[in-house]
Amino acid sequence: MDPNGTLFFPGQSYTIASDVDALFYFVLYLPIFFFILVTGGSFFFAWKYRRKGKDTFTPGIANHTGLEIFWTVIPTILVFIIFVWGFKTYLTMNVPPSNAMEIKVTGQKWFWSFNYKDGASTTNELVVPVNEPVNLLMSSKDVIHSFFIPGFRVKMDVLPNRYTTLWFEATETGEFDLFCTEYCGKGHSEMIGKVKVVTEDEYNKWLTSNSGGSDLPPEQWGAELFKGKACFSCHIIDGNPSVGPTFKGIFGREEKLTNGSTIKVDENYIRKSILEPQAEVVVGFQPIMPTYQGVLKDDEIDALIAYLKTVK
Ligand code: HEC
Ligand SMILES: [Cu+2]
Repeated sequence: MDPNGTLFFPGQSYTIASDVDALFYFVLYLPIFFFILVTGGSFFFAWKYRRKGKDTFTPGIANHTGLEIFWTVIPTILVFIIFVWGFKTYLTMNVPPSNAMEIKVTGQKWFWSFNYKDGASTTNELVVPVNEPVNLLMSSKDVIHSFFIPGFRVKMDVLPNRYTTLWFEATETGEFDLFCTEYCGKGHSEMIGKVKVVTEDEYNKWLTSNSGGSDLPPEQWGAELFKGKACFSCHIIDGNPSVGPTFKGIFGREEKLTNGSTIKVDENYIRKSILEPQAEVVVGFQPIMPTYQGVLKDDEIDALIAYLKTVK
């Protein structure tokens, strides 16, 4: 659990979090107060005006205009307070400041990818500078996902064929949880990531070092991409099939395809499997591999191929 959190919330790490929490507590405790008042009152009056003897009767109760106005006006005022307060917070959350920097977010089964300006990209890890408004432009490649950062109190559906946006301004550095909160299939529970909030300096350094390729040898870079690009959520390398075929001994292996042909796994086949997964489907598997078109760059695909050659 977050050490700065409370029973209901994790720590407040976004400019809007205290507003959201205050409103939540208001809407929580106000009804608790009235619940006690009304049920307590009911019991008290039931006891006070109980039948006290055989021939005693409770006096007839006529209406009381003052009381009726009182219990109409007070709740109306309270509802108005909640409305105005909630609407103001809603507007703040929904209208990104014009100077917000934009990051493209793509949800697909079952990972998130982030594209920054200058061509940098990450998977399942969103890197943002502290104290700067960030606007996320989000869409999905397959089904509906939902992007949720509890520490920032922001959540927004991510849809295919349409953009949604979400903005925040992180107020402290550190790592924060990121979840998909729309059930999106078998790997939904693994669709988790981190938001890494760093200082402005660190962010700019990180951006320049991530815009180009990698300094690692291709096999090692490929091994990192295998984890970083979430291939492992469907492919494992210990010889057992998972959602997709095992990668153990994949290179040079003969594979039966659903179109009836047999193919020997080579560089071109792997590249095609990554970019157009539905074009050639291995017998015994569902055609559910997401396309990595636009997610993986050419040199990253090269690195993955180099890595797959080493998985024996
Ligand atoms: C959502 C699950 C999923 C993810 C994520 C995924 N794959 Fe796949 N993959 C599959 C399935 C299912 C198949 C088998 C059906 C087919 O051929 O399309 C497959 C097939 C393949 C094949 C052909 C395998 C063979 O034995 O012929 C390759 C190569 C491959 N994937 C590479 C990758 C790489 C590289 C990544 C990560 C960048 C990745 N996959 C991510 C599900 C996935
Ligand atoms: Cu999802």
